[in-house]
Amino acid sequence: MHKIEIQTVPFTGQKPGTSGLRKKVTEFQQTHYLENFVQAIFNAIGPTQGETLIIGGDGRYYNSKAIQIIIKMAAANGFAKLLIGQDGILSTPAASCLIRKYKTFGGVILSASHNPGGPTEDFGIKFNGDNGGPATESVTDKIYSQTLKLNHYFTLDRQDINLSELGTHKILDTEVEVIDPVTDYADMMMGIFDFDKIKSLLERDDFKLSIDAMHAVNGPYATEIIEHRLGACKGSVINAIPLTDFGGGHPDPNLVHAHELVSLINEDQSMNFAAAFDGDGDRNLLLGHNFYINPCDSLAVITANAHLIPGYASGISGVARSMPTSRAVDRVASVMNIHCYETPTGWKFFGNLLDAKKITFCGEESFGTGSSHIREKDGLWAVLFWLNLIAEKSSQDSNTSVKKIVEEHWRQFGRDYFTRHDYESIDSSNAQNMFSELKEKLNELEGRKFNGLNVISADNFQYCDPVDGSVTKDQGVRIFLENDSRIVYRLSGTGTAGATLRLYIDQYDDNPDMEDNDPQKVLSKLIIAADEIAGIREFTGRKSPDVIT
Ligand code: VG1
Ligand code: CO
Repeated sequence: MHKIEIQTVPFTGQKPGTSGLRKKVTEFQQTHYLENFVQAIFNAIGPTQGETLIIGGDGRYYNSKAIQIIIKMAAANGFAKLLIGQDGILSTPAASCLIRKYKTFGGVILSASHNPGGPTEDFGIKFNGDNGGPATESVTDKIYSQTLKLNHYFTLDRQDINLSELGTHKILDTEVEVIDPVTDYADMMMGIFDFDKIKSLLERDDFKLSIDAMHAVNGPYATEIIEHRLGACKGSVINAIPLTDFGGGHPDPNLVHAHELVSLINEDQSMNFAAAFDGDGDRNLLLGHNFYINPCDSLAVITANAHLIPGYASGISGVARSMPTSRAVDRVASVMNIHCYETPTGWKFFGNLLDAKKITFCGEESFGTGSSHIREKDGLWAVLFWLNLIAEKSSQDSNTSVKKIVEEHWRQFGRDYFTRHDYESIDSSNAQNMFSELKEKLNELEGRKFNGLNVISADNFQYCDPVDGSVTKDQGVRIFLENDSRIVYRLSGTGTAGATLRLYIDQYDDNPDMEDNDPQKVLSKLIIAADEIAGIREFTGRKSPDVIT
């Protein structure tokens, strides 16, 4: 077995987006494509000699092939130890947990998250640093500049190793250990939540739940935690076996892609709670019977009830949300007298705040919620938080429900109606033109009326990190209007075909109607105003969005 140096030429377009490099599988399959990016990571973060690296992914098509390539390259680049999830499986939260628990140098996570998988679908790769979080902008910039100049990479001439059996292998001077992907993560959850209390809730005859792993990575995690450790009956976790194409589905846990689960809970009178995750297990969709918990509200409810959960009972330091996320959590923070930070979209912006202990909880409207226990959003953590909360609340009210908890929250804090409209795979140059025009007229919008609504102010969001002072510009256009309402426009940084426009709309109501309250209806005037301001229909040629959440 030898270390070999392979000559290569740079690929343009290996710039990491919101969460790593995401491309079609076929693009990753080009000779040297993945290798170049991996060597760029190692060059950017090095020296790598003597370090330990975590490697794993969401099990999608090309996961195992990519892992074998990375193992050889990591060994050739001098890593002392590699910890790899069995069968190449690690959920994103579990990878973050392992990086922190074993105090490693970092991890390489293979995932395209909520994007579909399969030979013609998407693949992705990202690097997380020693805090367990996605590489910061300065690191991803370094990786990108390496991709533009490297001319060789290192690998080994050696056969693949068997990843389906636990155990240790020695390749060159590197120890490669295949570990159980679930145990450390499940143990960590037991240290945060009251498992006995949740167990008694799940034992009740009148409490039934369904957890949809969508044939993605969280299947084994949810089965171990929900069925084995918490004793939910067998079959409570559905679509539990990870498949390379997610069973042909779209592992994006929202009302559109998880519609089967939505019908399941709404049609079954006895079902009280349901949840789904995305491809890599970091997102969560939470449902009660005939009730959907908007992720923005979930973050607010979590913050308001932190004292009821053992892991947070001693107090929380602050909270953060991504800019497009509704301001529901801000209202709780203000009552609790803690700071609420507003960051650009993407979990990498929460890392510094968490490391500096400025925040305990953070979240995004895109079904991402998490805490200081790791440095990624965490789907199962959110589910366990809610189960623990329901269990606590039911000691005071045996008829409590998800709906009751959220409505009670709205009564106390008021409600931030929220919706996101996605226009997918639109023509990139049309999208660029729409944004250029919108940015050009930002200064003229103040004081003007659109669909009868007054614009109070407008800007292009920029963020100055309060910990390291770094400035990130051009993170989305914000229009603030009368009645405490807001319209936000940005382009997705995770797509692989054309451009995806995300339109976010929210409005506050301090005395919300609990019955007649469909956000699409409540926000309808703003939705029309959003089109008037930016000319969405005209630029995209679309009459309506592809996905509404
Ligand atoms: C989307 C979401 C963003 C999230 C990101 C990664 O990014 O909007 O909130 O952090 O996906 O999530 P974008 O740039 O497409 O809007 V995951 O679960 O796909 O890693
Ligand atoms: Co994800």
